[in-house]
Amino acid sequence: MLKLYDYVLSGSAYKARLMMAILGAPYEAVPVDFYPGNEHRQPDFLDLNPAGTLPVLVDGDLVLTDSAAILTYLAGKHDPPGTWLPAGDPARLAQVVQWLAFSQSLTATAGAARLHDMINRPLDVEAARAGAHRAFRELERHLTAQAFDGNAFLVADQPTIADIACFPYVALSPDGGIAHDDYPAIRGWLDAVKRLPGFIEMPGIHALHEVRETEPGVVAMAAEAG
Ligand SMILES: N[C@@H](CCC(=O)N[C@@H](CS)C(=O)NCC(=O)O)C(=O)O
Repeated sequence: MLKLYDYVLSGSAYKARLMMAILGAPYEAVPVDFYPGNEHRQPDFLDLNPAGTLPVLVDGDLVLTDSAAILTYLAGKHDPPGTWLPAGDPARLAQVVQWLAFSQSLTATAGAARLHDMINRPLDVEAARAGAHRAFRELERHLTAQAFDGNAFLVADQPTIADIACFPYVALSPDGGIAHDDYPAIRGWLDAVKRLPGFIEMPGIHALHEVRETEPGVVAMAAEAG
């Protein structure tokens, strides 16, 4: 059974949880007290991941300590031959890898600003927010071009692990003072990810809801996904 070292408020750990939910992969969660416990900086955890970061995925003897590696493994293992990881198409695969690299810049900017605002992590938060907006402008340009071609996701015409890698820190960015107002294509893409079958929430990221009239005058909220 897969084992995920997890923290409920971690956007990086959520990437793994979301991918496993979408792929229907069963796993055991091992909660790590990131805050306030700092358990990820204690010797036992550092033995597992010397970088002291979450998430970590363990499958037998295999220990993966990076979310991009984890997504790659999950898609390869649970979705062969694979639309989530288009291994048979070199151009698509390379584009996926490019967006996986881009996702790290989201963690370093939007993710860092969120840590600053949520747990007072010392940081030049204005520089982090400016970096996030630079990344968001690049993402917005790309998603606008994709939408023009009728594509809702980052690479070609299918959702891939690139979408899962980039989604959390964009969706969570208002927690770090980075609004989505100027990014309509990004907002459309966030909704497209939320519509994926198997989508799950985390604190700060809510499923889409549609407002329905169940009987005249009675309005009910129904979850579209999750
Ligand atoms: N490259 C890593 C980075 C993950 C990352 O930054 N995780 C955060 C939690 S969301 C963390 O553990 N940071 C350690 C710390 O801030 O002390 C990955 O994507 O897996």
